Amino acid sequence: MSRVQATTVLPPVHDADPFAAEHLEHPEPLHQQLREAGPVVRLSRYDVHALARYQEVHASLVDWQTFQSGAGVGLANFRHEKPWRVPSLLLEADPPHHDAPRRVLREALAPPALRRLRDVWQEAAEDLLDNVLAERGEDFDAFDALAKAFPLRVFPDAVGLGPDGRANLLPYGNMAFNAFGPVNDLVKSDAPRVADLTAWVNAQCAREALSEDGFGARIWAAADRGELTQQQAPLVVRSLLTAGVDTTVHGLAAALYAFATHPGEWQRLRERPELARVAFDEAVRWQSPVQTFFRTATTDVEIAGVRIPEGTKILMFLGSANRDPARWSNPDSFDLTRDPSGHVGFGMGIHQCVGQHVARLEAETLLTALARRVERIELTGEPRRHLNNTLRSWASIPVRVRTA
Ligand code: HEM
Ligand code: OVM
Repeated sequence: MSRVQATTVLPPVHDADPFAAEHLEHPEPLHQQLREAGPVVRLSRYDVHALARYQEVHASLVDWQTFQSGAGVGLANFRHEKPWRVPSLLLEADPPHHDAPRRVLREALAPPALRRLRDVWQEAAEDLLDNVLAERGEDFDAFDALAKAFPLRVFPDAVGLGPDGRANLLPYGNMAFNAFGPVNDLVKSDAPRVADLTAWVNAQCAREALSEDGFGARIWAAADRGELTQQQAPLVVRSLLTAGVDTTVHGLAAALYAFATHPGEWQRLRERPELARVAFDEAVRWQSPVQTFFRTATTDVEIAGVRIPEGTKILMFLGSANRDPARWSNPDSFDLTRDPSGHVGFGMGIHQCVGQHVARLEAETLLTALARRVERIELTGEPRRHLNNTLRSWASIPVRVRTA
């Protein structure tokens, strides 16, 4: 990104509301318009700039000095507007404040911590699938029975949560991901539950609420070693509870939807189950469960000749970058033979998803269990979306499976 030069151009202006129901339901047409309009587009509706091409999204994600997160990664500018909750010490922080919480969470979720979980999660996936097939037969809702059920079965235990109130996790995450968007009907419909959901989540972040052997305890242990303050520890636990459930539910749903609509790719996975991890990344590229995040310009900056004033919010369309034909061949096809690495579905740069190995392990164990037991999976009706300002999410994926 270069500093402002003498000759700058005005960006094309688009008046669409990317958070309107029609675009949340079906974002691709808007994405294509924005990519074709130019490298930077002004969205008049919100007075923000938008990036929808891979090259610019990638470049600004890695340039945290110019495109900060500390003013919030939603539409609200924390320099002027009071955040709806105490900001995240990871997502909504810049270096140097970001560094210690990031290091602690990276260690708490590192491969050694996950290694112990692989067998437990593999068995949980197989047990879940056995029960689904035994109780519901070969016709069921893959969203409810698998995508939603599996993370809720394994992740809260891994964090070390107690048994009560776990039904609050998905509504809390749904609310947090809505809150990155404008105050529209989606945010308004969450309003009655902000207080009770927030109180429950905050209470689960206390040391006493957490088991002694989970991710949560690992965060508190880091605080005891002086790597975090006692005040920071519960907020880092909160990041797990905010970002760790809805993302994987809708990410796994994306993978199940992908396979239910691409029988040839399912055959390929069954022949080579070791493709499960790359298949999940391809599903994350193809659907981009996290569609958007904002940054804020820390200085007057120029992108492709367009001057963006200091303090401007910039909306990054991860989902559009992940299907930019300038970066991907046949971007709209779900294809297990492609190399999806470099996709920005988990972000890029210093904020790149710190939970991605957790997400991949959930996907690997669930898809492996499914590949063993199920030789065909097909839709029996129209899948239904759930609308969220940030998450490309689901309400229902009705399927029929044929067991092997
Ligand atoms: C950051 C996506 C699963 C915890 C991010 C970011 C994205 C993302 C796009 C970058 C945000 C930014 O640049 O502003 C996803 C997707 C997931 C997933 C698509 C599942 C398919 C998880 C899980 C956890 C988690 C399972 C926790 C165990 C976090 C945290 C951050 C983050 C704490 C903030 C990191 C930082 O700012 O340094 N995620 N995520 N995520 N994710 Fe995930
Ligand atoms: C957080 C967080 C991180 C990533 C995504 C997210 C609600 C939240 O640290 O609280 O979405």
